[in-house]
Amino acid sequence: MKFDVVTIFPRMIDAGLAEGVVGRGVEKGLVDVRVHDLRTFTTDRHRTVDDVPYGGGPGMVMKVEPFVRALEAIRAERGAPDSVVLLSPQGRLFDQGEARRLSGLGHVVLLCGRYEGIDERVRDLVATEELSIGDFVVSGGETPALIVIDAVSRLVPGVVGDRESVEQDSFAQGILDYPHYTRPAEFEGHRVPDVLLSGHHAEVRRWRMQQALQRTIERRPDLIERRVKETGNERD
Ligand code: 4FN
Repeated sequence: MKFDVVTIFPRMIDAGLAEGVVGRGVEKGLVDVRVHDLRTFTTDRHRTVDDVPYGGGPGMVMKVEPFVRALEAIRAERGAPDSVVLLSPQGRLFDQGEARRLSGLGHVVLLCGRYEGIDERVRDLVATEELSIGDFVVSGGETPALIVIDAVSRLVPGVVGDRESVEQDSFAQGILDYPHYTRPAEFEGHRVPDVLLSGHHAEVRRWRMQQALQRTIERRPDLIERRVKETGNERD
Protein backbone atom coordinates (compact mmCIF):
# COMPACT_ATOMS: atom_id res chain seq x y z
CA MET A 1 0.00 0.00 0.00
CA LYS A 2 1.48 3.33 -1.10
CA PHE A 3 0.66 6.69 0.46
CA ASP A 4 1.96 10.11 -0.57
CA VAL A 5 1.30 12.97 1.83
CA VAL A 6 1.54 16.60 0.72
CA THR A 7 2.02 19.04 3.61
CA ILE A 8 3.88 22.14 4.77
CA PHE A 9 4.77 20.21 7.99
CA PRO A 10 6.40 16.97 6.79
CA ARG A 11 7.96 16.29 10.20
CA MET A 12 4.49 15.98 11.75
CA ILE A 13 3.81 13.03 9.46
CA ASP A 14 7.29 11.52 10.00
CA ALA A 15 6.82 11.71 13.78
CA GLY A 16 3.41 10.09 13.62
CA LEU A 17 4.73 7.15 11.59
CA ALA A 18 7.81 6.49 13.71
CA GLU A 19 6.07 4.41 16.38
CA GLY A 20 3.50 1.70 16.88
CA VAL A 21 1.80 -0.88 14.71
CA VAL A 22 1.77 1.29 11.59
CA GLY A 23 5.40 2.32 12.17
CA ARG A 24 6.34 -1.37 12.12
CA GLY A 25 4.27 -1.85 8.95
CA VAL A 26 6.34 0.93 7.38
CA GLU A 27 9.60 -0.69 8.60
CA LYS A 28 8.49 -4.05 7.20
CA GLY A 29 7.81 -2.40 3.85
CA LEU A 30 4.12 -3.34 3.87
CA VAL A 31 3.17 0.33 3.96
CA ASP A 32 5.18 2.76 1.86
CA VAL A 33 4.63 6.37 2.94
CA ARG A 34 6.38 9.22 1.15
CA VAL A 35 6.04 12.70 2.60
CA HIS A 36 6.32 15.73 0.33
CA ASP A 37 7.07 19.24 1.58
CA LEU A 38 4.68 21.51 -0.31
CA ARG A 39 7.30 24.30 -0.26
CA THR A 40 9.61 22.30 -2.53
CA PHE A 41 6.97 22.76 -5.26
CA THR A 42 7.06 26.56 -5.15
CA THR A 43 9.05 28.61 -7.67
CA ASP A 44 9.55 31.94 -5.89
CA ARG A 45 12.44 32.94 -3.63
CA HIS A 46 10.28 32.98 -0.51
CA ARG A 47 8.72 29.55 -1.22
CA THR A 48 5.23 31.01 -0.86
CA VAL A 49 2.41 28.53 -0.33
CA ASP A 50 -0.32 30.99 0.74
CA ASP A 51 -1.82 34.30 -0.31
CA VAL A 52 -4.59 36.73 0.67
CA PRO A 53 -8.18 35.70 -0.11
CA TYR A 54 -9.93 37.19 -3.13
CA GLY A 55 -12.95 39.11 -1.86
CA GLY A 56 -11.17 39.98 1.35
CA GLY A 57 -11.57 38.61 4.82
CA PRO A 58 -9.27 37.34 7.54
CA GLY A 59 -6.46 34.83 7.20
CA MET A 60 -4.65 33.30 4.27
CA VAL A 61 -5.54 30.77 1.59
CA MET A 62 -3.30 27.99 0.27
CA LYS A 63 -2.31 28.53 -3.36
CA VAL A 64 -3.24 26.07 -6.12
CA GLU A 65 0.05 25.92 -8.09
CA PRO A 66 2.21 24.11 -5.49
CA PHE A 67 -0.43 21.37 -5.14
CA VAL A 68 -0.61 20.91 -8.93
CA ARG A 69 3.18 20.68 -9.17
CA ALA A 70 3.30 18.26 -6.21
CA LEU A 71 0.85 15.93 -7.98
CA GLU A 72 2.85 16.14 -11.21
CA ALA A 73 5.98 15.10 -9.28
CA ILE A 74 4.17 12.24 -7.50
CA ARG A 75 2.77 10.97 -10.83
CA ALA A 76 6.24 11.10 -12.39
CA GLU A 77 7.99 9.31 -9.47
CA ARG A 78 5.34 6.90 -8.30
CA GLY A 79 2.80 6.56 -11.09
CA ALA A 80 -0.83 7.67 -11.26
CA PRO A 81 -2.52 7.29 -7.85
CA ASP A 82 -5.86 5.49 -7.46
CA SER A 83 -7.19 8.35 -5.35
CA VAL A 84 -6.18 11.89 -4.41
CA VAL A 85 -7.86 12.71 -1.09
CA LEU A 86 -8.27 16.26 0.13
CA LEU A 87 -8.67 16.19 3.91
CA SER A 88 -11.20 18.85 4.77
CA PRO A 89 -14.24 19.61 6.94
CA GLN A 90 -16.34 19.61 3.73
CA GLY A 91 -15.47 15.97 3.07
CA ARG A 92 -17.53 12.84 3.44
CA LEU A 93 -17.17 11.47 6.95
CA PHE A 94 -14.28 9.00 7.15
CA ASP A 95 -15.40 5.78 8.85
CA GLN A 96 -14.38 2.12 8.96
CA GLY A 97 -16.19 1.53 5.66
CA GLU A 98 -14.12 4.26 3.99
CA ALA A 99 -10.97 2.80 5.56
CA ARG A 100 -11.84 -0.62 4.09
CA ARG A 101 -12.44 0.93 0.67
CA LEU A 102 -9.12 2.82 0.67
CA SER A 103 -7.26 -0.30 1.85
CA GLY A 104 -8.40 -1.95 -1.39
CA LEU A 105 -6.57 0.68 -3.43
CA GLY A 106 -2.85 0.44 -4.10
CA HIS A 107 -1.85 4.10 -4.07
CA VAL A 108 -3.50 6.99 -2.21
CA VAL A 109 -2.38 10.64 -2.09
CA LEU A 110 -3.37 12.73 0.94
CA LEU A 111 -3.46 16.53 0.70
CA CYS A 112 -3.23 18.48 3.97
CA GLY A 113 -4.54 22.03 4.38
CA ARG A 114 -3.39 24.80 6.72
CA TYR A 115 -4.32 28.45 7.33
CA GLU A 116 -7.96 29.44 6.67
CA GLY A 117 -8.42 27.09 3.75
CA ILE A 118 -7.36 25.89 0.32
CA ASP A 119 -8.01 27.49 -3.06
CA GLU A 120 -11.16 25.80 -4.41
CA ARG A 121 -9.34 24.83 -7.62
CA VAL A 122 -7.30 22.25 -5.64
CA ARG A 123 -10.63 20.43 -5.22
CA ASP A 124 -11.60 20.90 -8.83
CA LEU A 125 -8.26 20.08 -10.48
CA VAL A 126 -6.15 17.98 -8.12
CA ALA A 127 -8.31 16.07 -5.63
CA THR A 128 -10.53 13.20 -6.72
CA GLU A 129 -12.34 12.99 -3.39
CA GLU A 130 -12.72 14.82 -0.09
CA LEU A 131 -12.81 13.21 3.37
CA SER A 132 -13.32 14.56 6.90
CA ILE A 133 -12.36 12.78 10.13
CA GLY A 134 -15.11 14.53 12.13
CA ASP A 135 -16.96 17.69 13.03
CA PHE A 136 -14.47 19.77 15.00
CA VAL A 137 -11.98 22.53 14.23
CA VAL A 138 -8.38 21.41 13.78
CA SER A 139 -5.33 23.48 12.81
CA GLY A 140 -4.45 21.46 9.75
CA GLY A 141 -4.94 18.28 7.75
CA GLU A 142 -1.81 16.54 9.09
CA THR A 143 -3.38 14.81 12.10
CA PRO A 144 -6.39 13.77 9.96
CA ALA A 145 -3.94 12.32 7.38
CA LEU A 146 -2.20 10.32 10.12
CA ILE A 147 -5.56 8.98 11.28
CA VAL A 148 -6.45 7.87 7.76
CA ILE A 149 -3.03 6.22 7.27
CA ASP A 150 -3.36 4.45 10.62
CA ALA A 151 -6.89 3.14 10.02
CA VAL A 152 -6.15 2.04 6.43
CA SER A 153 -2.73 0.49 7.17
CA ARG A 154 -4.19 -1.71 9.91
CA LEU A 155 -6.28 -3.39 7.21
CA VAL A 156 -3.24 -4.19 5.05
CA PRO A 157 -2.42 -7.91 5.53
CA GLY A 158 0.56 -8.43 7.86
CA VAL A 159 0.59 -4.94 9.42
CA VAL A 160 -1.38 -5.94 12.52
CA GLY A 161 -0.15 -9.10 14.25
CA ASP A 162 -2.38 -12.14 14.78
CA ARG A 163 -3.00 -11.36 18.45
CA GLU A 164 -4.05 -7.80 17.75
CA SER A 165 -6.30 -8.74 14.84
CA VAL A 166 -8.44 -10.93 17.13
CA GLU A 167 -9.11 -7.87 19.27
CA GLN A 168 -9.97 -5.94 16.18
CA ASP A 169 -12.85 -8.31 15.40
CA SER A 170 -15.52 -6.59 17.49
CA PHE A 171 -14.63 -3.24 15.94
CA ALA A 172 -14.75 -4.77 12.49
CA GLN A 173 -18.26 -6.00 13.32
CA GLY A 174 -19.18 -2.40 14.02
CA ILE A 175 -20.02 -2.55 17.72
CA LEU A 176 -18.19 -1.19 20.77
CA ASP A 177 -15.70 -3.23 22.73
CA TYR A 178 -16.50 -5.07 25.99
CA PRO A 179 -14.81 -3.93 29.28
CA HIS A 180 -11.23 -5.10 29.75
CA TYR A 181 -9.51 -5.98 33.03
CA THR A 182 -6.08 -7.16 34.10
CA ARG A 183 -4.44 -7.79 37.49
CA PRO A 184 -4.96 -7.04 40.35
CA ALA A 185 -8.36 -8.72 40.85
CA GLU A 186 -9.22 -5.98 43.36
CA PHE A 187 -7.99 -2.39 43.33
CA GLU A 188 -9.06 0.02 46.07
CA GLY A 189 -12.31 -1.90 46.50
CA HIS A 190 -13.04 -2.13 42.73
CA ARG A 191 -13.30 -5.80 41.86
CA VAL A 192 -12.97 -7.50 38.48
CA PRO A 193 -16.33 -9.11 37.57
CA ASP A 194 -16.44 -12.67 38.97
CA VAL A 195 -17.30 -14.25 35.62
CA LEU A 196 -13.87 -13.26 34.23
CA LEU A 197 -12.14 -15.10 37.10
CA SER A 198 -14.39 -18.17 36.82
CA GLY A 199 -12.58 -19.98 34.02
CA HIS A 200 -15.92 -20.68 32.25
CA HIS A 201 -14.96 -19.71 28.72
CA ALA A 202 -18.49 -19.95 27.33
CA GLU A 203 -19.79 -17.77 30.17
CA VAL A 204 -17.01 -15.23 29.56
CA ARG A 205 -17.91 -15.07 25.86
CA ARG A 206 -21.61 -14.57 26.70
CA TRP A 207 -20.86 -11.83 29.23
CA ARG A 208 -18.55 -9.96 26.85
CA MET A 209 -21.06 -10.09 24.00
CA GLN A 210 -23.84 -8.89 26.33
CA GLN A 211 -21.66 -6.05 27.68
CA ALA A 212 -20.57 -4.98 24.19
CA LEU A 213 -24.15 -4.89 22.92
CA GLN A 214 -25.49 -3.11 26.03
CA ARG A 215 -22.82 -0.42 25.80
CA THR A 216 -23.40 0.05 22.11
CA ILE A 217 -27.16 0.43 22.61
CA GLU A 218 -26.66 2.87 25.51
CA ARG A 219 -23.81 4.98 24.13
CA ARG A 220 -23.87 4.61 20.34
CA PRO A 221 -27.30 3.47 19.14
CA ASP A 222 -26.35 4.93 15.75
CA LEU A 223 -23.86 2.07 15.32
CA ILE A 224 -26.69 -0.48 15.69
CA GLU A 225 -28.83 1.49 13.23
CA ARG A 226 -25.98 1.45 10.73
CA ARG A 227 -25.54 -2.32 11.10
CA VAL A 228 -29.24 -2.83 10.43
CA LYS A 229 -28.88 -0.76 7.26
CA GLU A 230 -25.72 -2.52 6.09
CA THR A 231 -26.62 -6.13 6.79
CA GLY A 232 -30.39 -5.98 7.32
CA ASN A 233 -29.69 -7.89 10.53
CA GLU A 234 -28.61 -6.56 13.93
CA ARG A 235 -27.78 -10.01 15.33
CA ASP A 236 -24.84 -11.30 13.26
N1 4FN B 1 -9.66 21.93 9.04
C1 4FN B 1 -15.52 23.23 10.77
C2 4FN B 1 -16.03 24.29 10.01
C3 4FN B 1 -15.18 25.16 9.38
C4 4FN B 1 -13.78 25.00 9.47
C5 4FN B 1 -13.28 23.94 10.20
C6 4FN B 1 -11.80 23.72 10.30
C7 4FN B 1 -7.53 23.06 8.71
C8 4FN B 1 -7.23 24.37 6.60
C9 4FN B 1 -9.48 23.43 7.13
C10 4FN B 1 -11.31 19.85 10.01
C11 4FN B 1 -12.11 18.83 10.52
C12 4FN B 1 -11.98 17.55 10.07
C13 4FN B 1 -9.40 17.64 7.66
C14 4FN B 1 -14.14 23.06 10.84
C15 4FN B 1 -10.20 18.27 8.59
C16 4FN B 1 -10.33 19.59 9.05
C17 4FN B 1 -11.02 17.28 9.10
C18 4FN B 1 -9.49 20.70 8.49
C19 4FN B 1 -6.81 24.22 8.05
C20 4FN B 1 -8.74 24.56 6.49
C21 4FN B 1 -9.04 23.16 8.58
C22 4FN B 1 -17.93 22.62 11.20
C23 4FN B 1 -16.24 20.85 10.99
C24 4FN B 1 -16.26 22.33 12.99
C25 4FN B 1 -9.54 24.29 9.49
C26 4FN B 1 -16.49 22.28 11.49
N2 4FN B 1 -10.70 16.09 8.51
N3 4FN B 1 -10.97 24.44 9.47
O1 4FN B 1 -11.37 22.88 11.06
O2 4FN B 1 -8.71 20.51 7.59
O3 4FN B 1 -9.72 16.33 7.66
